[in-house]
Amino acid sequence: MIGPKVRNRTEPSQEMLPVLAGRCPFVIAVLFLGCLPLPAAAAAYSGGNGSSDAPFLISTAEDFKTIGESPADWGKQFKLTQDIDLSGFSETNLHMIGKWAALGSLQNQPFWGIFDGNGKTIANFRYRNMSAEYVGLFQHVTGEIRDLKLVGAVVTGNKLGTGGLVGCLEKGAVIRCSAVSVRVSGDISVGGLVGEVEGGAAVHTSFSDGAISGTRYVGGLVGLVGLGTVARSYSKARVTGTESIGGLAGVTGREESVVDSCYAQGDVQGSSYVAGLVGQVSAGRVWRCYSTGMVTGNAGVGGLVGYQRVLAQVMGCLWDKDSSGQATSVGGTGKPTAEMKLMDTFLAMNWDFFETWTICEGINYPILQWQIPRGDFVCPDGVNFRDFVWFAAHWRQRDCGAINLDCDGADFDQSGSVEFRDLAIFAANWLAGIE
Ligand SMILES: [Ca+2]
Ligand SMILES: [Ca+2]
Repeated sequence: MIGPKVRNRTEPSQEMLPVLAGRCPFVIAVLFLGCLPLPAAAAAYSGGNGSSDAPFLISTAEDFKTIGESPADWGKQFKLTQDIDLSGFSETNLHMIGKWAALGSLQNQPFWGIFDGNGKTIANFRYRNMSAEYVGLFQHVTGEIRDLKLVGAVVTGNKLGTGGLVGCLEKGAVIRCSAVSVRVSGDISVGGLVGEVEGGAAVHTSFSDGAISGTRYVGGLVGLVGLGTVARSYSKARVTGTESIGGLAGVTGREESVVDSCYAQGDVQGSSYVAGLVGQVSAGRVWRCYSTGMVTGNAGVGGLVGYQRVLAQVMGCLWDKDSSGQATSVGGTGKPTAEMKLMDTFLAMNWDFFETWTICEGINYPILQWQIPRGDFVCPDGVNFRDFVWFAAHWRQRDCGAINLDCDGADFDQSGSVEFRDLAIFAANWLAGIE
């Protein structure tokens, strides 16, 4: 079950197709055979015992550093309790979490526990490794990372699989995570959040922005989507590279690859198979997505998708013909900007505006419902004066309850009336933007 080696980048891209799965899915068998019990680490965190009831508490950069140095804890549970800043660290004094040495290496050991970011931020992760395969805050993951904000990371690799948060997501999930203002650069399979998604893993309810660059399979959020799913996520990152370059993902490479209910708004630049959403849909399916970024390239250039192989599916997708500068695409339907901001355009493609999408018509493109901040009553465009006018109209209302959806949400604290405590909550969200 060992995949062929990734070939030299100068070979024609069609020749690359058998290796689209990358390497990271094939490690499991080796892992179970090769892992020896590790001695219990005398790890010092800010509390907890690593169980689901009492996760290890991470409240300082030093706590975080300890995780990377404690492979025996990589199956444990962690919870970030404070925003932390990794400015004082780099590849010289910080270990990535989870280990990938090489294909088939007995040293490979993923992070298979749970890291709960608890809505907190890890800022200024800077890491450069030009010799390792898979580079990221987490190098190699089969567990779960959730509710984590990565801000201002600068991650540089030069081999297979570079991602701001995770190099190789071999199994498991990345849920409600973001990579904001990141700069990620690498060679093959480069993504703002995750380099490669494999093994049935999922990335969902996540987003990225910043600048992402590489040679092949480069995407704003994920470089290579192999056997795995990317859903309800988006990227606004600027993406540059040579082949299979996309605003959201570089390539979908397996029959089981799924990209569902996602969008990309960053500009994309490359040489071949360059597109607003996915550079190359080599296999699998891309459903109910859109893209708007300016696309520039030489061959196989498309508004939404640059290259689509015969058995791959692109369904219910759209791109902005005006903002992309591209009148054509191998998949999807092109619409002018004005129509891309109308719900009917998307309803005609059977998009779900009950649970998945929402739109501030005529103002914005559709966004995902989870992006709406508290207090954004009127038009999902952020909390501003129009929302205040709406809140003020409910002021002193006293009949709030389930029947009127807590006065349409104005009774934030569900006390039954709209009064000063609700105003304080509204004020705390004042000018909150859509994520
Ligand atoms: Ca609003
Ligand atoms: Ca109230």
